[in-house]
Amino acid sequence: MPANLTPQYLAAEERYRLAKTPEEKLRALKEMLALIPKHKGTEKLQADIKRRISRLQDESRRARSGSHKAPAWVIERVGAGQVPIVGPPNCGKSSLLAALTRAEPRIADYPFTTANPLPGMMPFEDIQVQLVDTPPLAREHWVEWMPDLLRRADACVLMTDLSAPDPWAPLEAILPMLEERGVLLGAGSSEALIDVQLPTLLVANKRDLPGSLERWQHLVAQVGGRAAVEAISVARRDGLERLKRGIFETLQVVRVYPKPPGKPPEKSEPFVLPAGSTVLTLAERIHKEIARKLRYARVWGRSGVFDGQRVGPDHGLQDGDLVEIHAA
Ligand SMILES: Nc1nc2c(ncn2[C@@H]2O[C@H](COP(=O)(O)OP(=O)(O)OP(=O)(O)O)[C@@H](O)[C@H]2O)c(=O)[nH]1
Ligand SMILES: [Mg+2]
Repeated sequence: MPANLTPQYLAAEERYRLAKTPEEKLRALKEMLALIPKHKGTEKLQADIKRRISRLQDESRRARSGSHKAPAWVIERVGAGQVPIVGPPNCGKSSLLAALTRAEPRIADYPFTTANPLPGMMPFEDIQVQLVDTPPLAREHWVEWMPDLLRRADACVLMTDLSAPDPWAPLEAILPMLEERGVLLGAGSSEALIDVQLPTLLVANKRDLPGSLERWQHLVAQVGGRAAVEAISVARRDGLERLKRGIFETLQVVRVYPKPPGKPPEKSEPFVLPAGSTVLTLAERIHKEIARKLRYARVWGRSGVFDGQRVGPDHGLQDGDLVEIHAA
């Protein structure tokens, strides 16, 4: 981040981050442009702000002139979370969707097979995660709506191909293009303004092919701490069970099971809540009246010291907890 940004500028940037509507975003961006100190160190940021302003203006023009039908890339989110599969051409994105869900995408041995996003539901234990196959990304093949699709997602599978001479190279081209458009996959520092940082699992496919082990070791070193990594072979169905757990963990959610008072502790249909959720979060999810009247809860599971422990509204929940809510 360039130096000498004033508190006034930073406040406008905060308004931008918090803005909910395109109009609010546009207003905040114009303020940022007016307030940003104009010198060499902020040139990149100024260009970034201008690009966002013109994109938002284009979008609002299109929205006014076009129909109200949602564009084809808008996939309605269902299940425990929406996880797009993103990556360079031919790395096996569609094959992975076909292997983990009942969807039937087109798969072919030539690149640029997929043109539209396609969802499928991946069963994981007692929940379903929505995966979304997407068209390939490459420096010379950009998909305009991909950042919008990613902004609506909960996590991302970033895929690459261990049969390529350098499996990191295509990602090194794609990631900065996404960052310029406000989407950061995984961890890392960026000069650009980020709207959304998606927890990301890097999946290296085709580990059945010769030479993949050396390339895998090299890839892990290049990724550093940016994302968790898994090596798989979709063709041999190798590593897929582990991958399913990895995708679930990348979502950073907990499953909690409400238990009616006086009934034995039995797992029902889970509520899927963001990691770090409390008894109060669960009560709010069930009903706002229950949250208002919440007194205490009893928990069975990892978050308690013993079964049936009495806890307050701020008690943090863990994956697998059974929770008996007591409201006045
Ligand atoms: N050897 C090997 N081939 C694979 C594996 N997974 C997929 N393939 C093959 O790789 C080719 C591309 O697979 P797709 O699933 O169409 O790849 P994609 O990433 O969706 O491709 P685009 O839609 O063009 O971006 C096909 O010929 C697959 O059969 C694997 O684990 N090992
Ligand atoms: Mg495909």
